[in-house]
Amino acid sequence: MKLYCLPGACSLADHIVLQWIGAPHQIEVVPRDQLHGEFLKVNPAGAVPALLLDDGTLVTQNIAILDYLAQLKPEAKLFGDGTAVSRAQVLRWTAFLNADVHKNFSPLFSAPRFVDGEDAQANLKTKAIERLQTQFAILNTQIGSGTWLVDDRRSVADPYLYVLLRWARGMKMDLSAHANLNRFFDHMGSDAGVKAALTAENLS
Ligand SMILES: N[C@@H](CCC(=O)N[C@@H](CS)C(=O)NCC(=O)O)C(=O)O
Repeated sequence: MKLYCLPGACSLADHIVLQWIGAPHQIEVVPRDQLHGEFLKVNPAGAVPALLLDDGTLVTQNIAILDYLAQLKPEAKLFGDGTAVSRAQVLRWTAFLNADVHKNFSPLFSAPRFVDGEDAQANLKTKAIERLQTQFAILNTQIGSGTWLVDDRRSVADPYLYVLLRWARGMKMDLSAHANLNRFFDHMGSDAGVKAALTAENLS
């Protein structure tokens, strides 16, 4: 199978899970200027991640890809321990990351897509950062003194959270109030699968 990605984008979460399940795969970096050009033939939404399966099936949408990858190796329990309630908890937090937290980065990466004018864009960014701080506080509480985001077991939610924290750090957001998240970030950074995915994407 082939994962289409942009280095460091949300596709890094899927890349880490590929490492964790040890599935044979190829990584194809989509040149940014082709996302809304040639790549539209692959994914009409012009977004990564996209996963091309060996039978030609294309899977898009991060949660669908993470779910598919987790199902390839159920014994790794990356989407819960097999019970409905455990699966719901992993889905709950992964959905929060994907649908709520991730989208608040969009104004920071591409404010001109949302509003015109420097003042309006600066204002939008300030509001987005305020919302992210509230959401990071929720995530910080959820991790507590534990190691993983959900149920003391590593899951597909963890690489997603790692990617979002990596973005926040890259933007020099003040994360000093979120000690549990900072501990989580360092722990994830020392993981062999995370390191392998970062190296393969030419990130340090
Ligand atoms: N809802 C999509 C969102 C994917 C998404 O926002 N991908 C970003 C990278 S993190 C992207 O490809 N953006 C390109 C663009 O919007 O031009 C998913 O969950 O897969």
